[in-house]
Amino acid sequence: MPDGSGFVRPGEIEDMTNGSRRKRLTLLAMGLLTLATVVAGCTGPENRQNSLRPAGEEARKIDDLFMFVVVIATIVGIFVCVGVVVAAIKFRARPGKNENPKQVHGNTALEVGWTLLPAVILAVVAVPTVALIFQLNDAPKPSALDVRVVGKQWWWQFEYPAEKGGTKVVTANEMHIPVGREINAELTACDPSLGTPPTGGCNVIHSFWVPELNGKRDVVPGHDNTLTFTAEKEGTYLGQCAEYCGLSHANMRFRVIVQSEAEFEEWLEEQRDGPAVTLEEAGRAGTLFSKKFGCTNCHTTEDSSLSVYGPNLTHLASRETFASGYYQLNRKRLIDWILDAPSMIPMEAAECRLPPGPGVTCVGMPSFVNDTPAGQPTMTRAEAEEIADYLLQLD
Ligand code: HEC
Ligand SMILES: [Cu+2]
Repeated sequence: MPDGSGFVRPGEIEDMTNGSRRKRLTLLAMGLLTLATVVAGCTGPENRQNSLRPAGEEARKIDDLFMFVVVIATIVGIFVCVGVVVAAIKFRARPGKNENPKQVHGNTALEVGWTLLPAVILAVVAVPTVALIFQLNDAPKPSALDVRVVGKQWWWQFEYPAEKGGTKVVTANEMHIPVGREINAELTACDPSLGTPPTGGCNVIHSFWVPELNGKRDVVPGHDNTLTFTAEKEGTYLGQCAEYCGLSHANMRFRVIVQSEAEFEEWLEEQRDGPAVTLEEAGRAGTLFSKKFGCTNCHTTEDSSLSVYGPNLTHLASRETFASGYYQLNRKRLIDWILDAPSMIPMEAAECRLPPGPGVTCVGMPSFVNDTPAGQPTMTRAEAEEIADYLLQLD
């Protein structure tokens, strides 16, 4: 080891080279391991947020263009890498041959060549790219199904318009659509039921993204966007908020459930129905829900056409998941959630049980066992079970 004198004793040099080589090997091994782990995350049937496995017309067009650009980029990449290696070997300094190679400055043919060739390559990439951008923004077909998508912190509301004499349907986190039919998603961050836009009822910026169906599109307060897409195959596709929007952004997922036209219509009809059990029929559980714990300040279980502060729960039990697709909907998880939602998904919820007013910043679902504000009742497990059993009947 160096002794601080600044000199290296004979014998130490070898040790140090060995040490740094070992260090380099360790670093290399660690790098490869990390790479392998990251790459492993890209495959497997469980990862369904995969834009390389398109299941929608629009996603397929994007994927085709992507592959086309990958081929061109790979050819250019190989050309550059080979050129660098060849130049490095051919013109390297050698014993007895240490002067600069012949300089080519001012060679007109070369300069014109390496200006024109990249310009042509860029044009070949740009023309189909710009064309596809325009094509993806074509107006929706008249047969398209309109679905309003409202970005909230941190969940998604889906609204189906009233039509054919039926009422509007408001649901959360699971978007049902028919296969093969174009969907015209109207993306908004403002909910007129909660205030008057652009100042009231608006949320922060989110981004709607279902990688297997189409690219991302921002959900911007005060500026509604639209995104059209057509699913080619029945199945469940995973979506994700793709614009950082606060504490639980990473958990702000959703599902797109693609069904046959008949199944979809049946689902929509069922969603239009009233609740399977009314608050009154629910008896004690109904009182706990509406009176004792004030769940109805933020939710409704009575009317699936209403947009309220929290997810519409009129048909909660018809969903596979809850909490923006984070949890499978089952009794145990639901009870835990009702007791203490913020412990399951990060939320700024401590003040959500206080009466709204200046200084009360409330984003999310409150805990009914922790941080209970003075004068507000704490929930027992038995009460949570009762409420859960009531909610699980609402299919
Ligand atoms: C201050 C408003 C507020 C109150 C009060 C409230 N919630 Fe919530 N609740 C929310 C919000 C916001 C969400 C969405 C949270 C998320 O998914 O990140 C939510 C989500 C839920 C969900 C999951 C719904 C879904 O589809 O993902 C259930 C179930 C639920 N609440 C039940 C209750 C019950 C039961 C009570 C009363 C004990 C209650 N909530 C009280 C605001 C509230
Ligand atoms: Cu978001």
